[in-house]
Amino acid sequence: MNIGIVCYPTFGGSGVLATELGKALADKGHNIHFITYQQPVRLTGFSTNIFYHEVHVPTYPLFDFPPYETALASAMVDVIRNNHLDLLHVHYAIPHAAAAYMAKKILEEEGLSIPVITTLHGTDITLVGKDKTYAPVVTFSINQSDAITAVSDNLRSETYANFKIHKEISVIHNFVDTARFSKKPIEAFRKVIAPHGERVVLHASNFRKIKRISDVIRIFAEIRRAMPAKLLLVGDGPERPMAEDLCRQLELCDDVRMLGKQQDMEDIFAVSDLFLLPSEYESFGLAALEAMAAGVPVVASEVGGLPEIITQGVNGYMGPVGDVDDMGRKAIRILSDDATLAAFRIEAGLQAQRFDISSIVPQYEALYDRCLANARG
Ligand code: GMT
Repeated sequence: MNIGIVCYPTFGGSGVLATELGKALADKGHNIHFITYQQPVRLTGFSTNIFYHEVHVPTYPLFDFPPYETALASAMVDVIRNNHLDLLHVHYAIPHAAAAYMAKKILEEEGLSIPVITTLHGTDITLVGKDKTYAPVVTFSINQSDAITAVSDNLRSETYANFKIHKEISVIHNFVDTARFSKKPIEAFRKVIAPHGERVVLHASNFRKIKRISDVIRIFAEIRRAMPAKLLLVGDGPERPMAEDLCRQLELCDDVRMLGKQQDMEDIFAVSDLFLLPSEYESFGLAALEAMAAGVPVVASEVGGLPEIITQGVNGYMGPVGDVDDMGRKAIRILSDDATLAAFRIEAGLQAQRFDISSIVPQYEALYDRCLANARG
């Protein structure tokens, strides 16, 4: 198939998932055309059947806000028309689903029919999308999609609860390439991070308010009180200055390392003992799944789709949002002795296998087949 993929090219989970999906589909022989305003961060290396089309948004003195959605819809039309795409798969409803609807209508005028699949990822529904600034367009464009998927049962329910959607939403969970994440630790790296054999605790995100970075640091402070430990913070974003201040205030600076944005997460997971994700909301929590694939148990808040991957007391723990004492106690329980940690590690790896790329990607292919069959009538 010739498949167009539209996503945010940045470090966010939706862009990562969309890029990994495109790469996996290309490995299976499909031709993949990414249509984005920048090269997606996970789109590295060369593949004969992956193509990248950059969306240019020219500025003009009249525009306080350059019309990105119009430029994107025009780029979609151009790529679909000239590369004979069979279908268009857009990730994150805003503004991709609306731009796809526009492109579809333009092509219909030319007698070309293109099925549009919209995958809902999380904040496009639960945070930004339901705001009344966007809600009518989001509702309309989701309903106009030929197929809709959500990345968890929870996100599916949230979508029906917040929008008047009259179509079926299929759940296709996030996935992980477990082979890629089962790496041996680089001993020299671990020695630099934890020279005296301290436990290594990790958090990775885009440092937005929804991630509750201050809770990450406060949970770590609890762990640090109980045992020698180091905290690795991967990523960057608006909450970083606050995180630095809080580390100073709690006198944790010697035990916290901010690594900034990183590409080779598998090497970082490989030296970690525990992943923290105390978010306000996660539709799924792809970073948690990647941690588990590396055999790293997770302590997270009991929200959104996280209970669909974390099994309490088996491969990690969950606690109420904001309850840093509870999550701290649970983290200490996992880390306190080697045998307990080893048992959690094994279970984390087993759980990740259930979301392996090899079982999830065929679900997208089956959905594409159904869409094409429906389009042919
Ligand atoms: O929250 C992020 O890290 C970014 C965000 C995005 O849309 O890029 O991630 C969302 O999509 C991921 C992939 O489907 C999910 O695993 C994340 O849980 C989800 N984030 C939220 O719901 C807050």
